[in-house]
Amino acid sequence: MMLRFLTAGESHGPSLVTIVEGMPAGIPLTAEFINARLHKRQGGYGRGERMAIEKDEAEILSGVRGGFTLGSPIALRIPNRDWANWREIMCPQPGAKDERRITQPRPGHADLAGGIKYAQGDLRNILERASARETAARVAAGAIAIAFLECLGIKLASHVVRIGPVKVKREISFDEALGATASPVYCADEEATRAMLVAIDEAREKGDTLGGVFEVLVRGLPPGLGSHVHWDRRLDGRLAQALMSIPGIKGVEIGEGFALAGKPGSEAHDEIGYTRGRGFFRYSNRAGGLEGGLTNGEILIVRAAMKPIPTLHKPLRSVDWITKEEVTAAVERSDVCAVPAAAVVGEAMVAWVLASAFLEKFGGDHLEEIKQRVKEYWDYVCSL
Ligand code: EPS
Repeated sequence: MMLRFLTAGESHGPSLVTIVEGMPAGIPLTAEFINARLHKRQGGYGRGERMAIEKDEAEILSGVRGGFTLGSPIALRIPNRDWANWREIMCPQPGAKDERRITQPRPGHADLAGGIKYAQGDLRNILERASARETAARVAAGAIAIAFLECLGIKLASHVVRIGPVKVKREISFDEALGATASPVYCADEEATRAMLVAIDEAREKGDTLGGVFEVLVRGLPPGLGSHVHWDRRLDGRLAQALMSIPGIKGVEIGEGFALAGKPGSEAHDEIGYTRGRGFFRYSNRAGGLEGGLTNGEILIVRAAMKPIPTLHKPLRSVDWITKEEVTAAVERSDVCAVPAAAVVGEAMVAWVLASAFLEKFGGDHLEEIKQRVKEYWDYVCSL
């Protein structure tokens, strides 16, 4: 694996950290660029009180000098402001205050299975790391991948297409998706945005939560990223894994995904065309830019379905982890809906997988070297 990142950090610990290994030298990168994405992840209508406490900002500890990556490991730290309120409870030294214990596992969260596996008396020891707070570190790592991809002429956009019962009923173009940031729920359709806001308010009033679906689109990819030759080199499989690993994601679709299962072959595939200059193209893009595990040169389209947040203010039935009595699940401060934030995380994860695929195909240690190789490949593709 040429490109990898690890994250560390508890939700109420001192900070989140990430180490990014394998990024080439010469990529323009600033903390402001990373922070713009961190701020976007914090946004979206339906977030909880924690987001009013935090102002996520990445401190670059290594791997960048004078605004350019060095090719060495890039270490980033995102302090948790809320740590100030948890110092004694989350203290790493012996004698941490035994307060805010959780023994009433929430259905849908890692609480119970994690408690069983790691043999923890206090389920907070699971919750702290299972929390989607970790995704801030992923967005920071993904921002570096986005900076790299932008240098290669690749543009990503993410937008929300469903929240609870409200769906976007029309197709959204790439340029419209780019503008979705202006919507409070990062949805490119105005009518759907309004209905989504109402749905979130209604869920909040009922003490309930909502899930939804987001889409990530990528423009400018050459054909031939990924490979058909092995299960673990198929790019569709790698994208699905990366998206599935985001907390709360229960389904991933590529192109028309599940809808393709109900169509005859004659209406499911994308017919091939050719004109001199443009080269090979498709008359449609139901495959979402991926065929046989490889990009085919069309816009990449991936969607992920997020289940509703498990922390409910009208909690579901549960069983006390210690006493085994029937109880209602623990109520933690939480979001009503985090689908807009998940879209930002999804974009980061997709960027990460694509940056890896670029490095595997083209190699190289400095951006200019890689740009040259990508250009030569495009010259070849356009000459066909
Ligand atoms: C999150 C921070 C968390 C949660 C949320 C995501 O903060 P706190 O637990 O202190 O309120 O708001 O996590 C979840 C909803 C979850 O189920 O894990 C963040 O920074 O995104």
